[in-house]
Amino acid sequence: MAVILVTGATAGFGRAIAMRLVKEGHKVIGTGRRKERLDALHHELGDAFLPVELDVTDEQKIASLPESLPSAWRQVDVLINNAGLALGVGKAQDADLRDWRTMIDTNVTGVVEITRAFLPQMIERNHGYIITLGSVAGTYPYVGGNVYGATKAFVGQFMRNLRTDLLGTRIRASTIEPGLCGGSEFSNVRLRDNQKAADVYKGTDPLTPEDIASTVSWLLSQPPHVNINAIEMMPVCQAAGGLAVDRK
Ligand code: NDP
Ligand code: 8X3
Repeated sequence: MAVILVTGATAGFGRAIAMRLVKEGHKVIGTGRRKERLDALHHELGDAFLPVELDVTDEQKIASLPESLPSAWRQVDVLINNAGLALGVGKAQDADLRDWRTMIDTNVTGVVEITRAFLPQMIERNHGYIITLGSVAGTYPYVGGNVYGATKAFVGQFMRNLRTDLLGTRIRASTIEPGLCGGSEFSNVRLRDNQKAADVYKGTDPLTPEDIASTVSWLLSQPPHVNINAIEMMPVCQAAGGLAVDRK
């Protein structure tokens, strides 16, 4: 049994990860901004789930998060940096700077601050595992991927650099980099239009949040001497496209 903190447990991947890990016998701290969603999950999962209202852009709350947890939950064995979002699909030249800032604040600054907050206790116990949600968008460019893809490239490199800094400890770090995945609110948030969001998955057989939860579960089942650096996963209906050429 491990104590596992999952950010963004109010929807999509985070919710599926929390549900799976509680069913597997772990204690899960689930965070998010939508308190009513956290309370509903608490009701469903019982006392193995601790709801903690948290905006990952709230620097002060993150800094005091480890000590603010009840004592039985304070030693976090696994941190899952899942909270994140994309906003917009427009080209860089048309993008709203506020959207870019929100993505950077959430996907980059939120991840580094939460990770930094839990590192000291992991190092003290010489034990811990940090798993972060990257994306295929961090590797493969696509039109409109601009800052979202860049934030995911950042977290992938942050996890690789963490491994280097943590060499000599028993602390592990991995990135999960999924492609097209339905069944979450990702496209609703990104497109701000539920019909357009539904259209993204029309005629496809995408990954599901349960596929991501099962990948997390597999990572946790690896023996302590094994570090999986990154897992890139796509549905069979998706593949990387070719390079673009401008012909006049
Ligand atoms: P959802 O929109 O379904 O869930 C996102 C979660 O992040 C919600 O629980 C939301 O909680 C939380 N969140 C967003 N902003 C904040 C914030 N400022 N503070 C705290 N929590 C926040 O998306 P997914 O489950 O699909 O995505 C999860 C992760 O996986 C993201 O990092 C995403 O980039 C990544 N990903 C998604 C893919 C996909 O196709 N779906 C593919 C590859 C990667 P609340 O609003 O309650 O705060
Ligand atoms: C989400 C996957 O392809 O929409 O990270 O960028 S994609």
